[in-house]
Amino acid sequence: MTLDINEKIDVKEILKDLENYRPKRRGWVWRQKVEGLKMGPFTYKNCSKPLVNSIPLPSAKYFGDIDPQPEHTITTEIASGRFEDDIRRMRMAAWHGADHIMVIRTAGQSHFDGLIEGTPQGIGGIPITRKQVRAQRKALDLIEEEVGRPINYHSYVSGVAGPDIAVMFAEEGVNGAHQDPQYNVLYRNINMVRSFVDAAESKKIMVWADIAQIDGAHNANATAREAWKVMPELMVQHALNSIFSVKIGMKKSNICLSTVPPTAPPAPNIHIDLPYAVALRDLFSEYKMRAQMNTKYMESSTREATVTHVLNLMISKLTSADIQSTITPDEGRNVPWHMYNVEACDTAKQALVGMDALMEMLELKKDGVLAEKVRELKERAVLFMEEILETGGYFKAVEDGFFVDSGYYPERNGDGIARKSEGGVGSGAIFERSEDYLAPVTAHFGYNNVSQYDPSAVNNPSKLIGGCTFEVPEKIIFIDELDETDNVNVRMEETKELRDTTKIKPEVEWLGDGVVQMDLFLSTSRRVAEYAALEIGKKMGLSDVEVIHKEIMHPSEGTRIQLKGKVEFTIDTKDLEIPPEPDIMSEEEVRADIEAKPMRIVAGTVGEDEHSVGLREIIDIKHGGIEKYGIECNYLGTSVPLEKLVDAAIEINADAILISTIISHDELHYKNMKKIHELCIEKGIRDKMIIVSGGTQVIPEMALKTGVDAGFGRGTKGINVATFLVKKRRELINEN
Ligand code: Z98
Repeated sequence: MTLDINEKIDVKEILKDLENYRPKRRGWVWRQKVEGLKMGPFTYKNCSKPLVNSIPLPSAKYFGDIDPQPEHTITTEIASGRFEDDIRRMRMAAWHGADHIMVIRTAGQSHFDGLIEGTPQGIGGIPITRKQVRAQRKALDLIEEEVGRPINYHSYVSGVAGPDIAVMFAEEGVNGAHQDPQYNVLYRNINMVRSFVDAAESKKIMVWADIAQIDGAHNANATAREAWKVMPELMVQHALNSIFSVKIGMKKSNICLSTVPPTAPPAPNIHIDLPYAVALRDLFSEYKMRAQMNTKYMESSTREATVTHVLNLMISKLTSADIQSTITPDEGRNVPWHMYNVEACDTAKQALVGMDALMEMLELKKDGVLAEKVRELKERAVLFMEEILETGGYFKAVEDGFFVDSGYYPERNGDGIARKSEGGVGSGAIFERSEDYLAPVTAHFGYNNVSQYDPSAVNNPSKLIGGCTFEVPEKIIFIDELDETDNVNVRMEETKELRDTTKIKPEVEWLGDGVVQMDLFLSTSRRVAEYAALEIGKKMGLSDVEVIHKEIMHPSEGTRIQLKGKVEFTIDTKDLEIPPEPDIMSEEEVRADIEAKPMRIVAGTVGEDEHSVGLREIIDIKHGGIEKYGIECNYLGTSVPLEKLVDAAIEINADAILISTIISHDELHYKNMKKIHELCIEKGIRDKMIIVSGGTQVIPEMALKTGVDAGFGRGTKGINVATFLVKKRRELINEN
């Protein structure tokens, strides 16, 4: 199976024969950096191998549609709740430059004490199951071939079922995962001893499968009352999880610190975030940095969130980032929608490419306020770690509420998250391994009494059973669906019409969910505007109307509102009457033609018509008129008699006459067209003179009936007229 660019990805086909699907590869893949990448007229310093298929930034059209890819891995976080629709989003995101697809889990999956199966629908994410993971990895195996770059697939190895999930991820070719026992302890109240034992096992498995790890330190930032105050603690959390992972055997290049700029404007954020970023990179220079965007200080304004994202990207550029997150800037109000996932990838690509080679021109100061703050932060972090040791170690420190305290260490406010070492979910579930304990599996952590059974299997315990599921995937038990009513087949049946016919409906995250978003300005106060908007939405026929963003323009003059609602109808695309695309030549082609054979035109508004603006826009270079392409324009003014235009055209040996009229009562515009056509016949020049007419009321087909060569109506641009002139002249040359 391969993907066809002109066809939608066939989710049904992906789901076929999943039982026997095996991932193409294992392990994390970084982008291939290219020194001095040449693309279009430019040379890039910090870019990577370009994609085979991609969607460039909108302005790329001015630079030959180039699509340079930054050297950073770009993440998109996907969380719609329906994995089958996420597959389509992954493809779109990959085309926009994402090569790290992180699927968010359904709310509360951390508390499931084992694997779940099938494909139930999730809330704020998807239930991570073997079938869902296998289907998405299979889809990504196809998508990465289509875009021409490996795509890393990622989810979470935390929670009560951490090791079970790690095994499943290793089996299914997952490439990245969050794993941090501190996350369990602090945010999910899972027993701390259990969490660290589970983490040891999970990390060992991740090492075998070459899965890159992201830690959970950023959660302290997101949870803290004043997020910038936990900066010293963040470094301590990174340190704990990193060294723990190294001790278990994880290579440092697979250990990614989940760093997040702690503040956002209107805080003077660079003043705080930059020293933090520098200190972190100084302390952890051997590890990779996964730069998360700030999600703590985010409201429902996508504009505001995008600015914060760009400032975060600047920090990534001023320091370093290996993986750049693009958590969607509409998190403040929705679970992310397709378009915002894609937009956020574009934001990262645009900003990083725009800042290419920045550090060849700039250097961070080694003294002054930056250096002082960096040193101060490191000192605070080291003191924090020392106090943990003095207190009696990590578990004791957690019991004493050291973490996520709102004081700026060494200040303490006594409001940290405290957990008991004997308490939490899964407490009492740790047992010492007995003398003859044996687990005949690959990638097992700690004491495993293999030699007693077979000394030759010490380094390979699964040999005892002829290989475990890592070596013999046929041993994996694939469970398809367990719930008859909540599964992908039921959901796909419900949306069958939209999958199998030409009917479509608007959508933001699920196929044909019918959701539309509207921007309104209402000249009233915020509160009134909100309720007026809801009423407007209903009057427009929307259901489930909701205001998702409101912004005061002035307390009483007006409010900006963003509204969402649902439409119930579908549109059948086969019934649409779609006119052929306007035939437009490239600017280069028009220019080359005129350069090879100069062109001259005469132009004027005709009859008693003083409206010259439209014609001037078609001629003048300012907004892309035809003189831009080298066409010599002789503008004779307004209300020009037709005879004068024809005589002038003869006199200067023009290629074309351009007339324009707005006045259309009594069909005056068409009458003038007919007249000038006849005049040219009378004067014997019609066969070599091109006559073009234009005006807001001109209907092209009606104009042609008068005998002129073309009529241009509302919305015409210089390039439309220039294309026509060049093509028509070529035709005339061929005829004569
Ligand atoms: C991110 N946007 O990191 P449950 N484990 C760790 C986590 O950080 C998270 C989970 C598990 C953020 C996403 N992080 C937030 C270390 C979540 C989530 O099942 O929701 O507890 O797992 O990219």
